[in-house]
Amino acid sequence: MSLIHLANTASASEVEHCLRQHGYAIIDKLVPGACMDRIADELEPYTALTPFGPDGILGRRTKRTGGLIARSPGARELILNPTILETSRRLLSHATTFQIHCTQVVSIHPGAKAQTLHQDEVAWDMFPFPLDYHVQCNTLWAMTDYTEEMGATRVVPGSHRAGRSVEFEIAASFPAEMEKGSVLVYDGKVYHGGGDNRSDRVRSALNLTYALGWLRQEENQFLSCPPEIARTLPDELLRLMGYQCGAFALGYVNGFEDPLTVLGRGQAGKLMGAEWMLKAEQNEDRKSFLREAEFD
Ligand SMILES: O=C(O)CCC(=O)C(=O)O
Ligand SMILES: [Fe+2]
Repeated sequence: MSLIHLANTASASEVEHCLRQHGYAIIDKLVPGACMDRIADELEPYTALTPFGPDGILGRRTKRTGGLIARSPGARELILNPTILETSRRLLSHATTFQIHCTQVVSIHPGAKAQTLHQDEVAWDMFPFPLDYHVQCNTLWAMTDYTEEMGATRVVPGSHRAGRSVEFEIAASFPAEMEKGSVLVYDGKVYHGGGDNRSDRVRSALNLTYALGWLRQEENQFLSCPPEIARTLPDELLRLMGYQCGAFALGYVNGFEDPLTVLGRGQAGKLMGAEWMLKAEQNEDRKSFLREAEFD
């Protein structure tokens, strides 16, 4: 069996459908390989200094270089890729907002062992999110060739319905082989892991993940990106970084002001009311809470 590949003309709704059905989707050549080369060049001063991981989970022959918004203008563009953003918005639309969860290059070096197959949503301290409540939309963009021999990410199709702490064998998984510029999209519940690298080449992926706005981010975007760089970024990216309220009454500054005001954007003095809740799908709980809101 090989994993499902979608053409780069696939709509976000098709990608979303594939994610809900199988837990993952591979989109072939969503950007030209040259985009990935540019990002690799921008990050070279940092990847060159990155140490190997400290344990078998992060990988003793795997390097992770983060802080990509501050370090790579090319990575900023990929974060805003319209197909990926719209897919994330659709998968996570039950919450008021979604945001960037982490940005990193994952480089699996020759000799690396396969990672234990896992769910990424365990990052939230193992909290048992309901099976029908998605919290995360992940991407791994191939920065190099991405073959089974080089350690292509392995995915267990359909395992997003399996529940927590199921110990899948590697034999239950399939390699997400793809060309440079292609992207593996997967939800936070599907079991997956980096493969073992039996080749003599490094396998690199750009891991950009998105999560619900009410959850703590894996990578602290406020501290990873210095304010002097943040001031130069577009509002859309800043909001994804967390310069927005995650939900009503969550993440405001100075008594219900928009967090963007700290960078001199938005309207200082204007308060963010419960109207922010209208951004989310209106379920019965929201409707009940807002029943006497009396918006202008
Ligand atoms: O590098 C990979 O292929 C997967 C990495 C991964 O799943 C993780 O670190 O959580
Ligand atoms: Fe993972």
